[in-house]
Amino acid sequence: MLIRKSVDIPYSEVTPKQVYLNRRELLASLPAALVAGYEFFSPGKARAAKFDHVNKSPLSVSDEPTPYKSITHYNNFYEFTTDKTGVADQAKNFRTSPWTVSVEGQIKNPRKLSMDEILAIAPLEERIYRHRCVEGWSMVAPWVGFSLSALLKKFEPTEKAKYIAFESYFSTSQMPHADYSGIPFPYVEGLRMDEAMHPLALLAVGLYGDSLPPQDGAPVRLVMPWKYGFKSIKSLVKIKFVEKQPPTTWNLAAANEYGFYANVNPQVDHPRWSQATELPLGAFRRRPTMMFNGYADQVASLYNGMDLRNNY
Ligand SMILES: Nc1nc2c(c(=O)[nH]1)N[C@H]1C(S)=C(S)[C@@H](COP(=O)(O)O)O[C@H]1N2
Ligand SMILES: [Mo]
Repeated sequence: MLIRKSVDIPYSEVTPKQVYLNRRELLASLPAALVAGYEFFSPGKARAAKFDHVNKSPLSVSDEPTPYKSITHYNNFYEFTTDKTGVADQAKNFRTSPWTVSVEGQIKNPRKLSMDEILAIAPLEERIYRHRCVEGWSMVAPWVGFSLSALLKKFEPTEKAKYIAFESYFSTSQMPHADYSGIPFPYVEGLRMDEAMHPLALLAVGLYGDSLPPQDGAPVRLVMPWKYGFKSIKSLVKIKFVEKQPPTTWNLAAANEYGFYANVNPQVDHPRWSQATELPLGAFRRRPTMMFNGYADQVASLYNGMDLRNNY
């Protein structure tokens, strides 16, 4: 991951907060509809369907969310293109329905879940999370989803289940430029079981009260707010309970630069740049990066006794 140019979002693209607030009031005033009628983002639609009954989560941060337009027009999704401002356009016809996620591996009852089954697992919550990309930009996003643990708890793991391995959708016909990115696909990621079971580990199905747009990982993705962004794997098709630490895409691509843990840590630099500061999308000045991206109180104990310099 190279930084080719600094984050540069035209001022005209930045949605004033008032617009977002008005939109929220509008959403709140809409009559309640049933989740059963849920529609995913589909080609030709300007915006996705809206969720009802999204509870506010106590796990949200109070930071002001980054505008929708910025979150959806500055993306990393290498299957489509390495041009962050071009993902939205390249991914706009991505077919995300029908969709299934296969849950398999070291469990007694492996099976495929439809999106309707996934949406029925737990009540949807709005989780406003900080996001820090390993390349140095950051944002604050109001995701919609529920803790990954709610899904994992539906399955009976065997004694061998120690890690969770994740896999993204991949198809060369839908992602014809994937080869140019220089990393192997399908994109894979992994978590230690206790990390995956942490309440902050989020299975996201929406953004700003709508279903996820393709560029942000529709129809379902992981969001790991205390880790660098590359751990937050998009467009999930497989969740596998495994015995050994699974391979992860950026570690396969450059092991000396991207580790398995990838916890946000301003004291451990990337071999080619400092991780001490970050540039929030739309801002003009860098600011200090926080240990575990500001989630230290909640997650630091997961790593007690571990050398965070070696386990980068
Ligand atoms: N399948 C897949 N997932 C992915 C990526 C990717 O290229 N492919 N990029 C990762 C990186 S580096 C980041 S920073 C985040 C970006 O998420 P966003 O575009 O929704 O902000 O997605 C992560 N998940
Ligand atoms: Mo990233």
